[in-house]
Amino acid sequence: MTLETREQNKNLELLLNYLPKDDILRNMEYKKNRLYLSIAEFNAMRLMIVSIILTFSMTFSMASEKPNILFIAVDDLRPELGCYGVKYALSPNLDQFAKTAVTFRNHYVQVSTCGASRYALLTGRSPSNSGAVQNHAFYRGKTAIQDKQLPGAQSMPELFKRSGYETVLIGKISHTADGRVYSYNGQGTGKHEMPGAWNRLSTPMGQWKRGWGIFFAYADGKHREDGQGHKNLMQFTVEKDTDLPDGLLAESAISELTKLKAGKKPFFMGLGFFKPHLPFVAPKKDWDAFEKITIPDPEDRKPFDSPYKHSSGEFFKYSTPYEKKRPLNHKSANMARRAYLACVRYVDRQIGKVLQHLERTGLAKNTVVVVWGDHGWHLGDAQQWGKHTPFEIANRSVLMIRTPDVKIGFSTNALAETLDIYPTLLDLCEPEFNETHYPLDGISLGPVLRGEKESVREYATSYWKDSISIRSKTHRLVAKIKNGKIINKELYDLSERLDTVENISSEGSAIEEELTKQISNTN
Ligand SMILES: [Ca+2]
Repeated sequence: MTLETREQNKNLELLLNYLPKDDILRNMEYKKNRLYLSIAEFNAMRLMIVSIILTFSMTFSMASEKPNILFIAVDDLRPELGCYGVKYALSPNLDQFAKTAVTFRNHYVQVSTCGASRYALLTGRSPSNSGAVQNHAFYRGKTAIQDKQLPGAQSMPELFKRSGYETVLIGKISHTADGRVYSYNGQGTGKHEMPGAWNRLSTPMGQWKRGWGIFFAYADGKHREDGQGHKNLMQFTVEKDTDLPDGLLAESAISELTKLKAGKKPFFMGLGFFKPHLPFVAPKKDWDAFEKITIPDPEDRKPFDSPYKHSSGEFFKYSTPYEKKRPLNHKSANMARRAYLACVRYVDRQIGKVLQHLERTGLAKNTVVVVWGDHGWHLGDAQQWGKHTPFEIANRSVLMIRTPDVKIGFSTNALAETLDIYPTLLDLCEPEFNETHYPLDGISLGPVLRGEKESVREYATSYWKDSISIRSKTHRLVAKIKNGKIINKELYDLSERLDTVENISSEGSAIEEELTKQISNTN
């Protein structure tokens, strides 16, 4: 017996168990006093059985198809969402999504900067093994993805592509806005940032015409890098979602999903929205929506003392509608926070459109959906504006995963790292080709998603400049390292609140000792 025949027989066996026996018995009852069936009756009965078998076979074959993956990245999205308990945020679509997904409340990125965080996500390698802590990790230096096929996949989309998936990129999934490498000013070859990863690069350029143009977009095709000096921190003037890039990304995703639905292959779509990354630009209605909402001040307004405190340079280099005075006064800080939240509302609506289309087309039934923020953002917390710190707020970001078999969503305090996403997707989808060029450093979150375990790790590790930061369930240690030795330690108790306020590092502290030990255990 061939393998194929054995498989068919196994399917048939399963099938017989599921045949609606009542229908068959009813027919047999009717005929029990007769010696034979007429030809017409025989044919009718045969037709009924064949049709049951066919219906079941179709259902069976659909069920055995590989799940699709819709991976949604949102740039610079801290967990400032209703479903993360933030009451003044307006995120109805993600809140709705959370009802059928698993929301990780303690998800931490490996590096609090776009390129390196995404490199860890897409290669599955810890910065301690790859050395990738810079934005250009994908395409420069020894961490660069090689432009040739190696025995093992160099990136997650490449692995799924080699497993027969159709892989499509829309927007920012790796570091650049469209998967091609150019300088901000448009110079460069436009080589692929992750060679071998995508069947299609489908980022719409709209009026902005090029990658970094749509990324740093303002209304009417203007952008930060167009040589005209546009650098406003915020702009809320347009009416329609598609007057700005993220609306176009959602539109492209919808049209690609329709095409993918018609195709025969499973798909991996990477859909990377740009907002709420600076500059804060969204439709006017998103700004207006906060008119009557009280946005609280950051909980801690006094600056903290740490070698990693920064000057919020990326934020302060934009032109502001208020006097740029440090620290920002209450009114100015509130305006900046409102602008960020307005951008979140805009992106939330775009995600909603894509998820609704997934439902409408029936694709949702067999698609794993991941929503991920590439790192957190200090929104004025302790007078920091921006990312790029080793602290809780810069490392903590959104992670929500929906698998087709989860009917009721839940949120979990299980610690999770961005590195865990790649092995999780392998666990959920079981792609045929699963050889990676380097071992994966994360742990599958599958047991948490399936409700088998409360958590899969005791610590989450992040890297920033010369620091290694270890997060336990309750504390974060930030250790500054020079020549292999720890030269400074900061310890924060996060059991009551997540802000980085009071450094409680002290010699002889048991928790500090425990977390310090973990530094030598890091990958
Ligand atoms: Ca980012």
